[in-house]
Amino acid sequence: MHSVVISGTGLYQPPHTISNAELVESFNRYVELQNAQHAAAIAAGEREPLTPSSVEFIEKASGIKQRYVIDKAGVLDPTRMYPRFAERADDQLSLMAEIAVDAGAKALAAAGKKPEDVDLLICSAANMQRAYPAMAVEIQQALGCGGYGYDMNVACSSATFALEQAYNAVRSGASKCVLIVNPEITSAHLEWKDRDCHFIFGDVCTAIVVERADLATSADQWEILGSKAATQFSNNIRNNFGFLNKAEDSDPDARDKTFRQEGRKVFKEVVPLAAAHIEAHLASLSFEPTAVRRYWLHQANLGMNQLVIKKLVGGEAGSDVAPLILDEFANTASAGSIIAFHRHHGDLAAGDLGVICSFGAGYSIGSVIVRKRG
Ligand code: CO8
Repeated sequence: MHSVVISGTGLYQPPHTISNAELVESFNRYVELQNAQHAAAIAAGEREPLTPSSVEFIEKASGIKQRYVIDKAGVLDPTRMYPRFAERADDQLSLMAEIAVDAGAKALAAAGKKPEDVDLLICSAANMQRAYPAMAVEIQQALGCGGYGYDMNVACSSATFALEQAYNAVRSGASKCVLIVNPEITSAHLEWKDRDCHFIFGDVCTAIVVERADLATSADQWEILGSKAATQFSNNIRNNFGFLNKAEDSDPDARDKTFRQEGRKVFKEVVPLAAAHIEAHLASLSFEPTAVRRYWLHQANLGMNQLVIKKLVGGEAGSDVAPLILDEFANTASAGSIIAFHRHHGDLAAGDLGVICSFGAGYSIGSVIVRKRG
């Protein structure tokens, strides 16, 4: 078995931000327009009026202050409420591949690797923009990587589950250098017209280089000590969009064809699962939770991270032990814990222990225990 390191990460940040104030202003305009359009039905008691959103609620319930998006105008247009992307011809680089190439090239540069050093490319995200060919193969060709590529999706745990795949591929000797990309264009599958969730997500792409320790040259290396993936079926976060929709003659604009969740239930059920998962994973390597210098947790909700970190070490989320990025990025599905790692690991010293952990739809929980190399 080979020793395995994370030797570089990269981040693609979209060009536009939407503040909570901008989001709520456009949402409330949409509510006014809808209620005016359906005034007669509302007056007749045949239809419930829509209720406005509020900045105070969003910040208190989630900790989110803004989000990055690839297209701002379409999302904020109260007569549209979803992004507008130009359809691309088959011979043009696709949108998901474009942002993955950006983040992937940055991760390779950080690791000091050339594209041709990569012998496995995993594109792992909560949604793929098409059925086939695999996004990973297009990204592999665009970057000039060798070997082979494949796509995988485990919603918010896509990145940590891909880390487990990369770790196993490298330590077994099957691969020498794996590039993981997590292009999360969440704006295209978020329901911007639903006030219960319209504030939750943002677009981004992260990338991670995982390689054999004896071949790594980066000044910044994190040895992977272990990874642990777990799933437990739940319908509490669900999106029924899929390739059978047409055959089922279902309405493509029906509410169940975009993101929906029972947020309260998710909160209550996932917090204890995540804390117990991390504790058990650390115990399997004979570590106490307090031995961990930093937790890079999934970034969905400030309150969730507060409870998870309190259960583990009695500390505060948003502090040195568990940095937050969701105030700036919102929930970026699988990319959240990787952004937290990317942004907040430079100050740690050789020997410091860290945990990258995701939790979300599935339910799915993935943890990766890493140690800074000297
Ligand atoms: N403005 C004002 N009031 C509001 C709003 C709003 N925008 N939204 C809801 N309210 C009201 C509600 O109607 C409710 O009113 P009432 O009490 O009268 O019924 C009240 O505020 C409280 O509502 P909630 O109980 O829903 O509020 P919560 O405190 O539970 O907060 C959250 C809602 C923020 C959604 C919270 O439950 C949460 O974050 N839960 C965790 C969810 C989570 O982590 N999910 C992970 C999903 S991400 C994932 O796994 C990836 C999925 C795949 C990617 C998909 C990409 C698009």
